[in-house]
Amino acid sequence: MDTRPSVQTGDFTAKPALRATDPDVAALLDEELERQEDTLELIPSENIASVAVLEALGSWLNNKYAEGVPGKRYYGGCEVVDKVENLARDRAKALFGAEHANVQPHSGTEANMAVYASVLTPGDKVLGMALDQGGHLSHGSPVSFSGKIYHFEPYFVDETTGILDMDSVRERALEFRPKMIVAGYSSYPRILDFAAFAEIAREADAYLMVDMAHFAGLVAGGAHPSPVPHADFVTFTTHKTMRGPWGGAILCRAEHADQVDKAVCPNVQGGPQMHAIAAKAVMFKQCAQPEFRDYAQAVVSNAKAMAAGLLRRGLELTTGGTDNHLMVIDLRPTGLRGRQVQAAFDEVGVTVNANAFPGHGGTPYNPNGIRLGSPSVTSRGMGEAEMDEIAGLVARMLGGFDDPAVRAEVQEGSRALCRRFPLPYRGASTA
Ligand code: DSN
Repeated sequence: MDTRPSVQTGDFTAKPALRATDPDVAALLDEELERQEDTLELIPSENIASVAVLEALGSWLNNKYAEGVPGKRYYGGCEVVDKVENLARDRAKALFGAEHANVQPHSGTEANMAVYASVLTPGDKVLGMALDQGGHLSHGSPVSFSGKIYHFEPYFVDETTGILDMDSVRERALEFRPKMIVAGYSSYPRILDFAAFAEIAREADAYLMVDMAHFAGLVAGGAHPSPVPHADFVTFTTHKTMRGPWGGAILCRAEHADQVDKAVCPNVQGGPQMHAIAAKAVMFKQCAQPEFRDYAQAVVSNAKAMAAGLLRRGLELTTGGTDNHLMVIDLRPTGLRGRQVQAAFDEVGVTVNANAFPGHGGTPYNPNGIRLGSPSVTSRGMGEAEMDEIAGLVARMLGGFDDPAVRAEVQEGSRALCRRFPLPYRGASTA
């Protein structure tokens, strides 16, 4: 099974105009490419966009202003970009079986902001998963617009198992009576029960918004249950497991289409990025191909293989493992802290991120966990055997943290894997 992103002939890294015009930026692009080529990217929210996606992104659609929606724009000259946006919207709807799609949000946070603005007024009550429980900043954190504008209250995972207890979500919802319930996460390694969330939302007379930013690609590829039939609104990002351009999108029932479109523009955003929307259209097409189903399945089986490898080597994972594409190592038994571990891994060509988990005991900046995931390494074509190798490198590093010989060994192992599984940008890739 080949899980790499796309057809590539020629060298996408040539960039002759950029090199002639601005050697400084060209050199930084080269430097970052080299970093990505020589790094095992284990941050679960990062991925490798296909050359086709990047070609659409780096196009002259960048030059067009198009406030509004297809057929109803504020500016002239939108007849072609209307077709582009309709293509992207139709493909998104078909891919997820949704009644309406808005593909303009510049990011997942802006997609969430627009959904809140579409049916909530400032001060309205919302129930969401707090950041330290695995949620996202835009799910009510006091340092985010969400927590400043709306009255968010958190629901909690079970302290012992780390698993979300739907009875306690129901209790919180019936007691708090929110106008909206937000389901979704940035670092929860299990599958959410969307039917139960929908039932609770109905009981509490609340809207249900599912933020599938992290797992949208798994849903698209049939490797994860879909929240679309259960939720009033579904938001997602396009650059994580979907392997597309940086950005966001919203799906909703037809009855909310107009409110959502107006909330995106002119409420939250101005002009849409038409080059990004073209790249999203390409991504939706790629996500609908049979190969993408293989990719999505491999992301999940690879994450499980990585988790099993870590557990077998004595490391502790929150909730005891994973059902999706990510996992969180509880560092407390190692005596190490997230920030130092993240920095040390950077030095040996492995990227992870320091991450909180319920009851981690650290600070938000220096939590006692690190988050790992399989999307990017799966896009390089790696399989379960390589996941076990990666688990071995991670365990060796944590076990011999201060030993320069161990670090050298991990760096060598990581570099060797990267060389065996190159990025698709220098040509010669047929996947
Ligand atoms: N920063 C993203 C993540 O890493 O999960 C969420 O926005």
